[in-house]
Amino acid sequence: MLKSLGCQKVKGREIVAREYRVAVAGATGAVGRAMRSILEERRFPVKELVALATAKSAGTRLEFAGEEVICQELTPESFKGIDLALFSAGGGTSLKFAPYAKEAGCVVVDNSSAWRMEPNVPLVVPEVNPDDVDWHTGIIANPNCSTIQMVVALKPLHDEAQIKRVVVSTYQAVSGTGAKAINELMQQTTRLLADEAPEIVVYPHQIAFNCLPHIDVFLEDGYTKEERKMVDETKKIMGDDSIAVTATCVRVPVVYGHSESVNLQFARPLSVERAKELLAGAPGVRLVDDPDDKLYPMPIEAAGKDDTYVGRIRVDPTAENALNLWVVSDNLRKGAALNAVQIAELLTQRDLVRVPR
Ligand code: L14
Repeated sequence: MLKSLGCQKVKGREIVAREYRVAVAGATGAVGRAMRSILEERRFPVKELVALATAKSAGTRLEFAGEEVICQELTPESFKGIDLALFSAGGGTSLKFAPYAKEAGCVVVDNSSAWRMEPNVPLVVPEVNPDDVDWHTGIIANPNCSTIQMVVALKPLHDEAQIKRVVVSTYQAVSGTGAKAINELMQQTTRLLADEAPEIVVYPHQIAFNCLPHIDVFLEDGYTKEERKMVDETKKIMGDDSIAVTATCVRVPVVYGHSESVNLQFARPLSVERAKELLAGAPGVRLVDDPDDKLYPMPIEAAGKDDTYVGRIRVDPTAENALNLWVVSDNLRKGAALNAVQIAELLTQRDLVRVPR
């Protein structure tokens, strides 16, 4: 389908580039759509793309690499002959179907929260812990959107000055919840501007002209599951259980792009100048920090882009070795589809597109 990438050199040997049969489970969703276009954009070596979705969406006509692809119903038999499956169809679907994929010899990159904290499942952000793909047993988890963009910014600073504590507050876009939430924000905004009553379906309260300190479900300790994910996943990805993380996750009436206010305390001193230098050279990071010119990261500018934007870097004078920063990224791209495709690329580069027996 896509043009072959030609020959790759591996340790001095010429090998013919392999092409893969790739399934996208949840192909019609907001993340599934982004996965398809990112596979195309990055010229991932796709031999065949199989679009999988619920029975309701089966038969939907989609496009991939200029060709029509008809959505098929996701069943336990969907993975025969498939090399790699990108899942973004919700936790329940991943929990149920990823084992069938694995059984059929198909490697799964899963975007749900179902497998992330399993000890035999690597949780990977390619800029941070690429080597964790090496020990996969058939499923690799894509972290939560808010966690991904934060650790991309944290990694270069941690390597330099060792992060002891993170206090993060998020400002999360509605697209994380899916297309229905984007429609809800639009519908409510339109109605309110016309002096009509907004319809409340997706979120527990009106999201237009509002902020909801409630993402995913509440847990017994009063935190939400989204907040818990940021704590647990950060430690697993950074490979450091000693990093203390506390989070407050807030839904805001933004369509694309999550923003985060991040307070960091380090073991060693780290100047603003050095932090900027490190971030400017870090993979996947774009430093935008020129307040005199009114330049700082904003979701409307990060939307549709691959980088994680970092700015507003300043000293927190109330604690020792502490800095504040503002981190913004497209939650459907780096926060979901792009990171998943980057994981798939790592697997191809390392010849790990197979389920170890
Ligand atoms: O991947 O924004 O754990 O409502 C679950 C909540 C994805 C985003 C995850 C949201 C998230 C979603």
